[in-house]
Amino acid sequence: MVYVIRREAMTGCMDMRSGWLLLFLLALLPERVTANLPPEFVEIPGTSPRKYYDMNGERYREDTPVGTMLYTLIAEDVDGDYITITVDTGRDFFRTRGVNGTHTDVELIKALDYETDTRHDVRWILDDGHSNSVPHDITIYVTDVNDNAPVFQDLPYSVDVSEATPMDTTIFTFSATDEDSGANGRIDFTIDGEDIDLFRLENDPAINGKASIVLNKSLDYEVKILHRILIRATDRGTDPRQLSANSTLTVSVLDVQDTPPFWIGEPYQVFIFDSTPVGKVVTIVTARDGDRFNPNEVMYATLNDSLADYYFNVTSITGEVIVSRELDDQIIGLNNLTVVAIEEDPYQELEAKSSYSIISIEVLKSAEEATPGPDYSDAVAATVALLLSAIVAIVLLGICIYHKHGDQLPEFRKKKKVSPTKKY
Ligand SMILES: [Ca+2]
Ligand SMILES: [Ca+2]
Ligand SMILES: [Ca+2]
Ligand SMILES: [Ca+2]
Repeated sequence: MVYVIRREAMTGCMDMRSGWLLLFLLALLPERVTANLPPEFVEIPGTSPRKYYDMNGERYREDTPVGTMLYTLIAEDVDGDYITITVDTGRDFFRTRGVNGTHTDVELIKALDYETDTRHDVRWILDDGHSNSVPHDITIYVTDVNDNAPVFQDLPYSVDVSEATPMDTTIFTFSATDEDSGANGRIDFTIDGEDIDLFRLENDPAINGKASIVLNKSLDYEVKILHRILIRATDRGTDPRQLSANSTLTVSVLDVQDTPPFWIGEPYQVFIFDSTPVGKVVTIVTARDGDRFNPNEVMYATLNDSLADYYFNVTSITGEVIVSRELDDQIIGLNNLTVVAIEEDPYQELEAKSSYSIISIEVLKSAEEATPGPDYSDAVAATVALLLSAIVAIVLLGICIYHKHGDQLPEFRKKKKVSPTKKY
């Protein structure tokens, strides 16, 4: 403030007493002051506590578009001077445009962001052009809108789960954040997927943005080795709209030994003649461990539960079914041979590592010519020897007769057409 003081001096001749009196009276007279007063904001009528047209305490949505005229400041100057209001602190966000000597519009020149600043301190400078530059501090507030979707943390999501993991086990925990406040930042999760009945979602309502996947049922590597769970995170915001995000949890199932062998090529049916020799392979059976990721070797055996087991056997490694003893009339017809495949695994109970199959073996009676007869070789040899002996005897007899009855020999020789003389 500038004050100008004028005092009129008393002049003239006076005596000392009068002079002192005059000085006393002058001291009692009020000063006469001439001042140019500073501008100030106009009070808003009816407010208690008092408020002014200075924008203080106003609230603005963070999605207020840049370029919006936020407010009209109103100031007054008792001297009637033209008032200029400019921005000191806060000039990054706000700009003033004078309308007239008292009204000034405030324009937003940079987007507000509740997540960055929930309030802005602003200093206006009021100036009346007479060296009265008045600072005026206010605060405005930014209000939240739902402008941030939930964001999953620590992606990507994948987990390995043994198929032996019991149901109700928590297999994965995840989280998401939402930068908005209140309901705008409150996250709800849902899960979906082809095999979603195997899983369920669990979360603590007191902890926002965190949840777990729990097994509803045990997984089975032999049924499916990979599951994909779609996780959706949705906030509760409505202004201007609800927002959500998606993620996928990949569940890889790890195999354990929990499946017995299975047979390949069933049903097994064999037709053979009862002439089939011992040691002959009549068929081959094959089984594989049902646990496919790291399968056990499989051995074969027959079950001693039928007549067929008496005549047939199976090789333990190759699964070849062979005739183990000579077939006879007892085995003619339809027979069932039970074979068992057993995994080589000392840690499993027999029931868990073995499987059975039935081989249907029909033994047919051989045709006559196909039937190998008794061994006549010795009899034939004996017969031949006997015949030769007889021939020799006859020849010898003939020679004797020839020597004894030489005239009869030509007839005998002619009749038999045999000339012993030529031979011997
Ligand atoms: Ca949100
Ligand atoms: Ca927000
Ligand atoms: Ca197995
Ligand atoms: Ca398995």
